[in-house]
Amino acid sequence: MSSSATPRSGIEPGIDTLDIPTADIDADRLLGRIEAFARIGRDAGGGITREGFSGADLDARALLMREARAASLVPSVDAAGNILIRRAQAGPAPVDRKVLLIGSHLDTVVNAGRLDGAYGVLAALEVLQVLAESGTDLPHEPVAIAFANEEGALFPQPFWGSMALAGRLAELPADPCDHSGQPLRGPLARAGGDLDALKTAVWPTESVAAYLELHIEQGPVLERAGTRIGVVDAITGRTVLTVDVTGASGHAGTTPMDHRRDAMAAAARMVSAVERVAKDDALCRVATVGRLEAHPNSPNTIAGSARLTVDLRDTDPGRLEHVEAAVREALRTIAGQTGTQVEFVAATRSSPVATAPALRAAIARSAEELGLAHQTLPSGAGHDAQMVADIAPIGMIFVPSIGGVSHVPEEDTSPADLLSGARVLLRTALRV
Ligand code: HGY
Ligand code: MN
Ligand code: MN
Repeated sequence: MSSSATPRSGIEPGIDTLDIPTADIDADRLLGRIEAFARIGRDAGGGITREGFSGADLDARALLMREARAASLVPSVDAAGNILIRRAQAGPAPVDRKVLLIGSHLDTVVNAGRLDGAYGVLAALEVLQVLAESGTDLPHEPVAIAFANEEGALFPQPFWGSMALAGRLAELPADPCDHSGQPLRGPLARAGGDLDALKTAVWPTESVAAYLELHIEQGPVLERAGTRIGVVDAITGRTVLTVDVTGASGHAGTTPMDHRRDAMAAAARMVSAVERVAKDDALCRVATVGRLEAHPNSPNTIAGSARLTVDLRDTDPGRLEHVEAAVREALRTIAGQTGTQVEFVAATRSSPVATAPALRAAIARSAEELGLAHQTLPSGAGHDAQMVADIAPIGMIFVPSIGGVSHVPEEDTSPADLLSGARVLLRTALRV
């Protein structure tokens, strides 16, 4: 396919209409790949469990590399485990050529849907393949990327791969382990990464002309408005704390109530305290304890220890800072009242970020050309884009989520919207 696309160099707001009569998304190929990846990591709950660096994640990564090779593209894995896919080069790529990075993540939360992350990666692969097949030349070299461990579901370091790419190595744990204490070193090596060489995964600032991410909205806004395309203007800030509560195990039948240091009872009060800071005190937009483990987790034994995760979100960095301090204070007070100890063992913070106005304009223009109603909206979910924002202008495109749900097996988007999103991604890539 030859394309007479007249791509523009740099990112220019108010870009005129593109003429790309033939370079189009291959609908069957994209939808077929989405279904093929949806079969990897199927779990007993009818969803998909493909936590970062798990066996199922390795299977999905291997399939992505096979698909890339079959499309005569060139996949590689960096030291952080990110999968990068490039077009085959006739000769050495010009050293001063910037990259147009397009991607998302393949890993999922537990019992997830089939689109969060994978849709953006497979759309990026499709766009790269269309550009390669049509011989379309762009001012910047398009590279597709599948970021490693965006969710942090098994190894609790969300945005692992994008933090490495953006150079935020100092914020990564020195000895990353999963929730059971298994070190990351081995699983990362099996994925093609190298914990001792993370520095080589860092991209220099200015090396990326722009980053584009296509993603499902994961909320109800577009569906309620009947809008087909979301132009993301800001991505929420997020603080995730891992908290250990230590009390004393004991016999549930013989230990008097006033002689207990019950870690489960303390943790339960902590869960309520976290909910209160958002629901009653409105200190942040949302607050969630999504994971709670107790030990020994036995019906007739008082829990001696518990571990919970606290997820706080807001678009205002000052409110996020304040609510984190309030939560730390509240949990310490509860520990004092229950005779337990509380330890904040890990904290991951991602700042709220704005997308680039020129990329928002390019996305909106592309949607208009395709006759797609679009609107601007913020993202309540976190994304790798907010890490890449450290080194490049970012743009995010949303498509509607049916029922506004995500991180559940019922997560879904219509085939028409999936294809529209990919077409807007292609046109936006041609404009950058
Ligand atoms: O949790 C989130 O916001 C995203 O799914 N990583
Ligand atoms: Mn997610
Ligand atoms: Mn996601």
